[in-house]
Order: sequence, then C-alpha cells, then structure tokens
Amino acid sequence: MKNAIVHDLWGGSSEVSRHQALPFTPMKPVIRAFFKALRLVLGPVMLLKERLTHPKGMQRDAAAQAAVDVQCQSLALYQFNTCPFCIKVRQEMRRLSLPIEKRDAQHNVTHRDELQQGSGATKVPCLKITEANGQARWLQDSNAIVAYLRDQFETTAC
Ligand SMILES: N[C@@H](CCC(=O)N[C@@H](CS)C(=O)NCC(=O)O)C(=O)O
Repeated sequence: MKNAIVHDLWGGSSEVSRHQALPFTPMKPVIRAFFKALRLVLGPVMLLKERLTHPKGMQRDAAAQAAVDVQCQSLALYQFNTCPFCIKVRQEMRRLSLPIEKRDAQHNVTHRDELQQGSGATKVPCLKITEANGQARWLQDSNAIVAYLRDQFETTAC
C-alpha cells in the first residue's frame, strides 16, 4: 500500500501508511488552518519565553573553550525554530556554552533531505555527530541529546 505524508503542529511531516493517515474530508483544510493559526500564535510566545529564560553560559578558561569550540565543529543540530523539544536542546547548548551549528530542517529543503537520509526520519531535534573517522552518527530525541551534551561537555568548566 502507498504511503501518505501527514503534517504535525510544528510544520513537520512524516510518512505513514495510508490506513494511518486521516481520510480526505472537507474538514481537512479547516483542521490544517486551525493548526497553522495555533502555530502562528504559539511560535512567537515560545521564542519570547526562550529569550527571556536564556541560561547563563558556563565559563571556561580560554584554552578549554577553544578545545570545546573545535569539538563542536563536528556537531550539527537539525531543528525547527519553534519546536519545544528543540528549544530545550538549544537552552542546554547555551548553558554549556556550545557553539553548535543549527540547521533549519523545517524551511531549508537541503537540510531536511540530509536529515531524512541520515537519520531515516524528519523528526527533530536530531544531532549529527561526525566521528573522527568521518562516519556520521544521528542522535534523535531531546533527552538523549541533552544527556550526550552533558556527558561530553559538562565537566570542562574551569
Ligand atoms: N520525543 C521527541 C519528540 C520530538 C518531536 O515530536 N518533534 C516534532 C516537532 S516538535 C517533529 O519532529 N515532528 C516532525 C516529524 O516527526 O517528522 C523528543 O523529545 O525529541
């Protein structure tokens, strides 16, 4: 059976089998418009909250921070701007003073395709970890990403 694309509140989409997708009904455009409106209202509120609750970044001595900066070059966070799980990860990155590149997988088709091909899904947040041998590892789930970042970087404060 062919698959169908379903869209979620945060503008993400996923492929499901036809029998999991909602059948076409005249209500579908209304439901979509409702979620779009909700996203338009909630998005700025969440971004404002993120801005107002910015954690203070941890301080390292210059050499330690330089080493962390280099380590962060092998990481990239695939994310949506207003996804609450992505905001949680971004806040942790700020708290740990990690300059990890953020890649918009919602509006940037190239990034979305990379994410889909690398991780096998368009689910965000997803951390791409490029190992020393050049192999990429894709870490999904905000809790797992936060735990990974803490494990790697929490102890390098001065
Ligand atoms: N349990 C996951 C939830 C992640 C999640 O639901 N992300 C949504 C955006 S808020 C998503 O990626 N939706 C698009 C998709 O599944 O393709 C986490 O904590 O990271």
